[in-house]
Amino acid sequence: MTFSITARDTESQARTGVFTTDHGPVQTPIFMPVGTAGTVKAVHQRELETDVNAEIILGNTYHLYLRPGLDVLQRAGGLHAFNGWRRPILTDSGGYQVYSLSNTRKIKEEGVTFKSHIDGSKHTFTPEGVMDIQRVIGADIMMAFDECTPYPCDYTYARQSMEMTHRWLDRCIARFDATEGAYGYRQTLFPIVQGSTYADLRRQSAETIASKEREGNAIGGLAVGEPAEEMYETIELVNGILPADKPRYLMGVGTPANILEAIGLGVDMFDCVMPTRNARHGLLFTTAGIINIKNEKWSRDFSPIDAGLGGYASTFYTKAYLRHLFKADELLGGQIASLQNLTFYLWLVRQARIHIEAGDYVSWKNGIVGQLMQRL
Ligand code: PRF
Repeated sequence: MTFSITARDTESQARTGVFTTDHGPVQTPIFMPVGTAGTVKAVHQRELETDVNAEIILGNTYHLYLRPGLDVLQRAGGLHAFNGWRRPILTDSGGYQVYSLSNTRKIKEEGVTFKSHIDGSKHTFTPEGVMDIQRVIGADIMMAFDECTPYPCDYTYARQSMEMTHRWLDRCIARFDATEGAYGYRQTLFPIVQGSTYADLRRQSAETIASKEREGNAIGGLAVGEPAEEMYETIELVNGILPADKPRYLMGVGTPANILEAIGLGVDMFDCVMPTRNARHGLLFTTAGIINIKNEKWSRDFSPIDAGLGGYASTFYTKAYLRHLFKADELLGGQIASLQNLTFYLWLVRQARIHIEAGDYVSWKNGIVGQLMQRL
């Protein structure tokens, strides 16, 4: 993977760049739609490419390992061949989904034993095992196995957990470097900074992660309930230590405002279920603000969903029609809403790139944040 920075903002840490994988280039800052179980929910591949213009999508080790399972994925020739997505894929390591989804889990030095949320069966994830699974999935970017601490988290637990995440990282790297991709293209491994909201732990973790000199780095353990200000302070501290010439990925973030602030702090990559999950509940992100499309007020509004955004679903369908689909529980409602929200998120990061290049990122960001978060 190569990463080159194409523009730097002079008033903030924001930058634009492009990284290249064997499945093509990705322009940064970028938002990665979440495709947990090998599908971005309710959006098919052609729409993702042509309407949303997603450049890279996410998959989850935890879900794909449980279903369809490694045998199917291996026989298919990896996730790209299985689901038909031709551009890059990043997989999360399961070091987060295990904590949020599985019924019972035991965290030990060796790894994490958990029960499947699907059928209750018992499994163990180790750092080595999670590398092997992501090799079989064939993700262009694989994530290290980590523990995401909850918030709040007492200092001693946060320190011990971070130290274990660092030991797990060494095991991930040893396994990654001793194996190779099964499908003839390159894969890369990103380590993850942890340390809760404790400045000294975050500093120590960022230094440890930076010293591994991988092709990109991630920040985990944020957006877990801490105040936004604490999140921003932590990002600022960590980004001051992580190498500036490599992509920085903030995991599981976030609202449009969170993303624009973090871009200003030097983050390059984001993922979040917010656009797709909210869409399925009728909550729309539009260039005019946030809409609950189920609201009675839209029942006779025959204007396009979001004329300002452009794009197929946003301009072809009306608010009244989309509201009707939601009220009637029609599947198409979730599809149109998901397209709208993902198109919006990809539009947002594209605007950020344009304004970084134009040199007015900070003033543009400060102007647009209030407008975008407004509830209509
Ligand atoms: N670790 C991993 N995945 C994640 C997180 C993390 O800390 C987060 C935290 N917001 C989201 N996804 N492996």
